[in-house]
Amino acid sequence: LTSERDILFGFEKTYDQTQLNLMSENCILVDENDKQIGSETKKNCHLIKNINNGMLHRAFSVFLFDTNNRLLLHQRSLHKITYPNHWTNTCCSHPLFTPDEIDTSNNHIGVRRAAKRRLVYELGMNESKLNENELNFITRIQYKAENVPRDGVFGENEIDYVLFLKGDYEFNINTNEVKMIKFFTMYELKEFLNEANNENSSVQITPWFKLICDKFLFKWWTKLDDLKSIQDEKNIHKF
Ligand code: DMA
Ligand code: MN
Repeated sequence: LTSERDILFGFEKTYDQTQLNLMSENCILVDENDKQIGSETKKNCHLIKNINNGMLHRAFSVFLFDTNNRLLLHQRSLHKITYPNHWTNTCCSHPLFTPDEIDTSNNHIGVRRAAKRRLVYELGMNESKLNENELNFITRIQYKAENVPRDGVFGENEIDYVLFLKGDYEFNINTNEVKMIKFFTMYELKEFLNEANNENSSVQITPWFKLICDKFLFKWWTKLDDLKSIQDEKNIHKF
């Protein structure tokens, strides 16, 4: 067995330097009720050994629909330390432990600020055309997952805020984060998920996106003109 020190050394040595630097950002630690209880580096939040001790952090997942009701997915870049090359929802990341982003008032403004920051950083969306008030909180989902490819080092253990955004925007992708973007109709996404389910398929999707697709997305998709009817402030859906 390789010692933990060797695994971490290998990790420091072989991964993309930009992504490694981002591992020192401070994420928000929460309890099972999503109450803020402290902060930890992104690296520590994602170490399996900490996850196995119950360390849980806050995250968000943006779903952007254009005016034809198509959903924007992206393929994660090969530089990502977790789930490289996997297809996933429009934008996924973490609110940081800063005064602006820990702010839970005004319908979770902190998470919505973080989402705007990452839509600009990852997808190159125009900051002045993005309004936090158009990021609609839908619900929260708690889940745990191992990294893929399995490295025995990293994983996810999150309370994930689902945010919906509607509109036609322009993109200029940050290739350190994103390999490709593509809009899907409901039918096209169903076909794509079938393809990903096939054992021999080269299409991989992230565990949180798979979970949201399996449990919620297609029901929500029919309510884009009535988001109030699907907003759930009370429950944290646990998987
Ligand atoms: C983390 O996404 C968020 C979820 C919902 C898993 P990520 O790995 O893309 O985070 P980051 O963009 O901070 O690397
Ligand atoms: Mn995370």
